[in-house]
Amino acid sequence: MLISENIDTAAAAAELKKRIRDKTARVGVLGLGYVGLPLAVEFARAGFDVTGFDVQQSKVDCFNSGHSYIKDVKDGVFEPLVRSGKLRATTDFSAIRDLDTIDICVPTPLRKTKDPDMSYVVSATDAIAEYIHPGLLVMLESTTYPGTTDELLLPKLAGKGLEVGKDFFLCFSPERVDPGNPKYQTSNIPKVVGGITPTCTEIGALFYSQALEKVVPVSSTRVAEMVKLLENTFRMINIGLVNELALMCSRMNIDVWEVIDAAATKPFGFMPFYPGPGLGGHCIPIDPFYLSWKSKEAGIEARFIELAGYINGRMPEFVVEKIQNALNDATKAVRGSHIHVLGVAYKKDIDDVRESPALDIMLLLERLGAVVTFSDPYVRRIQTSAGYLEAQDMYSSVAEADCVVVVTDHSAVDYTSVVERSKLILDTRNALKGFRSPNIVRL
Ligand code: SAJ
Repeated sequence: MLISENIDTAAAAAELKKRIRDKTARVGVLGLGYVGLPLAVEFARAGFDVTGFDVQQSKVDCFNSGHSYIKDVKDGVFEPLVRSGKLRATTDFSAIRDLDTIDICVPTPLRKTKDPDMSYVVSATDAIAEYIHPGLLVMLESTTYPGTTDELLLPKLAGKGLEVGKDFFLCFSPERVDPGNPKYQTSNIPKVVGGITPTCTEIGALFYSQALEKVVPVSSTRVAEMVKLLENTFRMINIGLVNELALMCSRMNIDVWEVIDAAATKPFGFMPFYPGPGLGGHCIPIDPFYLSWKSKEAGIEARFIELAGYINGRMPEFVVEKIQNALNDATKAVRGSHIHVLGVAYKKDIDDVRESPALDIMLLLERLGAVVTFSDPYVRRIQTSAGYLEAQDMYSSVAEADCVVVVTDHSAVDYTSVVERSKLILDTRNALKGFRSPNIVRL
């Protein structure tokens, strides 16, 4: 039964809080990816009736079959919730009219011009605006620039004359999901939430506290939006710093890995980051540019972000330069050489190749006339500009290659065999830390 059917909107907040407390609130999650699906599961596990929404029928069908396509959510947990009827998915967005809460968990990528692509957020908001009713709590979780919730979502949702903080409630709460993290999952990662009004914040915090271990209310949606950008910009800039340090150490013939390990013995005031072949993934290379885009609009040049982005973006070229020099020392040219890339995922022990620097490195090598192969325990094939490239057998490839490049330091790789079989190895991840061999070159 909709809140608006039997009480005036002034009491909408009280009724919604009651439904959240007694877990009769009907919960919605829009976008069933690595953020939305685990979130839907946590609220279903907490005892709420949960409806997931997605535009992909295949995802909805898989979801309703009780099979979790998100590795961090095991079928043993997921299937019983679906079977019990507490958890379902649909492509029919009109079901929003029967909900008390809805969380937006859709992608916020960058366009080629490094401008934010808000198209997913806009279409999700338009869908909610069509079915919005008094008493609805709307939460945006997608990482975005400060001002998105109040400038972009609020006017659309208030379009039918409903008053925010009285008739409906609007918050921002940054997603902090770290896929594959064995220790921190949706339920035990502290949840920051900020509302358009204090009542919105109060209701948003009450909502999350029903299913998550720790909730951190903040004073506004903009603070909450900026929190996430600080977290990921902090990482991106510090990675840029150590990558620049790697460039310096390479020229000064200093082992950058030894420097960082020794610096990390400092018990305070230092946090180790490590150089690598470049920045991959769908968060760190992207989120900071949401901040720099918005700060430009505010008249401030985000120079740290731009500079770190430049340095991180140059690392694939630096890796190829190291390969060229290493082959040169073996009196070989890149052109015609067989170069085997070991690991193409954007970070260790996962199968995600989005924005992976391995793809840039392979493209640069192919342009120089190298014969490039790859192997990765988690990736069978990748899409390149020339089509699909299938993974090759690691053992035979590293034995045949003129140069092996460790781009992703997966734990599952038998590095002893790699070192024994390879003529020449460039290690961009310090994966061969324990090995001393003349055929190993480090970043
Ligand atoms: N990287 C380095 N050096 C480092 C750390 C990372 O080169 O010292 C590279 C990685 O190889 C990768 C890229 O940076 O290519 C991003 O790595 P990441 O460890 O930041 O992993 P992500 O992209 O999965 O980031 C996510 C983020 N989580 C969310 O946005 C919710 C980030 O905030 C987390 O801190 C991070 O996971 C994590 O700690 O695993």
